[in-house]
Amino acid sequence: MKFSTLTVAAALALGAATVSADAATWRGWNIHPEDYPNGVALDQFAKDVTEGTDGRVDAQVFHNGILGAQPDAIEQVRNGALQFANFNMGPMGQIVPATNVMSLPFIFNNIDHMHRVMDGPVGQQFSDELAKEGLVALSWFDSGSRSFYNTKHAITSPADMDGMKIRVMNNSLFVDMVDNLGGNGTPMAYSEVYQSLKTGVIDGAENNYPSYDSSNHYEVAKYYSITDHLIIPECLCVSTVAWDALSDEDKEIVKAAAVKAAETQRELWSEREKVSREKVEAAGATINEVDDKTAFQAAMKPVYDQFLAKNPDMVVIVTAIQTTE
Ligand code: GTR
Repeated sequence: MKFSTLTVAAALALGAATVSADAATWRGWNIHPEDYPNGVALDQFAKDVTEGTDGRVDAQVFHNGILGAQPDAIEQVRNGALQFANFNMGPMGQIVPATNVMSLPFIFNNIDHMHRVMDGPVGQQFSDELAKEGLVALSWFDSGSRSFYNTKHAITSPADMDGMKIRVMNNSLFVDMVDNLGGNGTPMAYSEVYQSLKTGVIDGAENNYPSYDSSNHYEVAKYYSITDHLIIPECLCVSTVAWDALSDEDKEIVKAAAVKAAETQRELWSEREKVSREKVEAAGATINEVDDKTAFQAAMKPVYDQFLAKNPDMVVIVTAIQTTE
């Protein structure tokens, strides 16, 4: 909050409304620690927005998920209680069904393919759907690819997952994904995973190297098997409520800050993937390649069939992604 020429006493005398009319306070949600690529990029975004708008917007990031779990935070950004956030599209499908396409296992061949899709008309379509639900996606962050890790043994084929209780992000698609691999998909908040692995409430989870590292899950679930089953982009999203209150000039400033933040995040991300992999291995985690991923891919056929049967309008978009060179 900027008090500009008002003293605190004068502000109190005039009432809080007069003061808050001076600057819009933006609170940002971040699930990760401050030094995670996303945390650094979000802090940069907040600084650029605050400075670029001369304090007309006063933005601050709240790291480490202290403002709550992702599904609640999505609701809060949608209703304007929070003004911005970095969201993984995984739990978004429950609210914006079109985004579920990005959560289909093996839908993207690799990170470059995902970028080409998200930078083209299909990516724009996702942004349009998000906007209808109160979220302005200003830029897209990387989140690598996700693989399974567990406390029991290395996974090289779906048979190795038989009966394993695997934590997934909050989306029934991910439960179906694990169930079709022979495991038992268990939705759970990210913040509860470490303790649940430690106490044996779950046997495993799935994530990229940086999250496996920063969440300390590698300490308790030492077997990381490279299935690369999910490549899910993440948005830097602003609440439509906050966005609509901006002048056209400030919208430009905020958009530019978001694009710059994504550039920073992507640069830091590729470096952090290497650093995290080295760190967890040095700490005793065992990482194994899965030479033949076709069995995992084949097991996803019922997941696709069921999804497309329920969402026939998404056949076009799934095909558009699969045929994007
Ligand atoms: C991370 C992602 C988070 C959150 C988390 C999870 O990779 O960046 O937004 O979705 O995974 O597994 O809940």
